[in-house]
Amino acid sequence: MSPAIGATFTDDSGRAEGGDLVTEKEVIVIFVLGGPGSGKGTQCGHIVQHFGFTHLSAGDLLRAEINSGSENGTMIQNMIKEGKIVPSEVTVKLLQRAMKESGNHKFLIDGFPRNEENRAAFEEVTKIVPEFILFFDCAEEEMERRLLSRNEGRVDDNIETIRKRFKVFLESSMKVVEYYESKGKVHKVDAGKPISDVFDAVKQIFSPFGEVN
Ligand code: UP5
Ligand code: MG
Repeated sequence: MSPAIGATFTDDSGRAEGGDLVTEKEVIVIFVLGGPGSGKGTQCGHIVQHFGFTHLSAGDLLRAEINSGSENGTMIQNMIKEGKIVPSEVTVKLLQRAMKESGNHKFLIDGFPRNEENRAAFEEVTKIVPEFILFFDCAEEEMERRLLSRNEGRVDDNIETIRKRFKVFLESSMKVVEYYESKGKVHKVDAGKPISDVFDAVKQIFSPFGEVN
């Protein structure tokens, strides 16, 4: 497996500031992409247990930001309700902070980047190039069924917002997948199968990292 580029985190001046916050180890980032309800969060949970990655869901970080009472909270809440993509500046900062605070050097970034602007902003700010992209391919009818029966009280799990999320996914997020496909970096998994079958396929992809549990 080829090494990731961008061994440490850098601050605005471009100086490395990984030092005491992370490790001298190479930072490994895997983007976990797929439509709403394709199972990104579920599978990331399993990958964490088996392969020792830190799971960072961009959506979860944004929801935590709303709950923290941040000045951006209302804007983020409105974007999520409409299924729109929050400005890169906000999301990249949250991801960077969470990476630094984790103390780990291996990350699953779930649900980000969602458009080309997200992708370019992350690379520009962090200088990190993802190791590969794990892409969950799932039919809309199946994703819709899953989201409508999830029952976690998410403001975007209603049919009206779900349709908007699907549209944004197809129009913006698939472009990111296509970009990385053109670079030969996408591992596509059939995510329409039962959870354990999907994880069997995921496990194969992660086997070069070696199981920790
Ligand atoms: N489930 C999972 N796998 C299953 C399987 N194989 N068979 C049967 N059931 C399965 O799974 C969804 C449900 O399906 C669960 O009940 C699960 O048990 C079941 P989950 O693992 O939660 O799927 P996931 O792909 O994570 O779905 P999620 O709804 O989280 O995906 P989204 O991409 O829509 O949501 P996210 O939280 O990433 O983003 C929400 C919003 O935040 C976005 O719409 C956007 O407005 C905003 N956002 C940004 O603006 N920028 C970002 O960078 C990220 C988010
Ligand atoms: Mg999720």
